[in-house]
Amino acid sequence: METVLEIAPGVSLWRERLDRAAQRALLGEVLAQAAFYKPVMPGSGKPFSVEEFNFGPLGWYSDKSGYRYTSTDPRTAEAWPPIPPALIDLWKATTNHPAPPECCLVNLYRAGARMGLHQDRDEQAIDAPVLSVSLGDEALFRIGGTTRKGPTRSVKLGSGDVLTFGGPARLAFHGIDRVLSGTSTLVPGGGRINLTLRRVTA
Ligand code: MD6
Ligand code: FE
Repeated sequence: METVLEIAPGVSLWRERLDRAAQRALLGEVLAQAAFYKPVMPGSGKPFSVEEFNFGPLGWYSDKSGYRYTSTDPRTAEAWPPIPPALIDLWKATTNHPAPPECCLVNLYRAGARMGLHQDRDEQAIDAPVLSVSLGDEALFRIGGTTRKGPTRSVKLGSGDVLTFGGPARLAFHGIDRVLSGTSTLVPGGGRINLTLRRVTA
C-alpha cells in the first residue's frame, strides 16, 4: 500500500505519487502548451514573483482589475487548453469528489520566487478539495489554520509529491516560503512547477 501522510486534518500528502517517468511526461505536456505570464496584484500592480498559466474551462487570473476566473486567456481571448488527462485521473484517484476539476493553475517558480500566505477562497465549490502536484525543485510549504494568525507548520514538498487540501483545511492559510534551487534537474532552466486543480462552480 502506498503511504499517505495526514499532515493536518484535511491535508493529505502522497510522497512521489508520480514517478520520474510520469513527472517527465506531465512536465512535457505542460511546457509544450503553457504561455506563462507574470500576474500583478490588483490595485497596486505589484508583480508576483511566480509566473502563471492555466488549463481547463476556468483559469485563475490576476491583473490590475482584480482576481477572477476566466474561460479564456485575457491576453489572447483564446480558451485555456484542456487539463492534461493524467491530472484528471489523479483527481479521481485521490479526491473522492464526484465532479471533475475545472481549473488547473500552473505556478512556475524560478530562483527566488515564493508565494505569500493566502487562502484559496475564490471558488464556490469549497466542498471540493484542492489537489496540488509539485514538479522540480523542492520547496518549503507552510500551512496554518483558517485565520492569518496562529500556529503554522512547514513541510518540504519534492518532485512528484501530491497534496490534497480539503474538509477542515479547505480554507487554511498556506504558502511557499522558499524554493530550494538546484535540488532537482527536472525543469529545464531550473525551478519548480506547481499544478493546482480546483472545482470552481458549486
Ligand atoms: C504551491 N500551492 O505549492 C502553492 N493551494 O506552489 C498552493 O497555493 C496550494 O499547494 C491550495 C492547495 C494546495 C496548494
Ligand atoms: Fe493556494
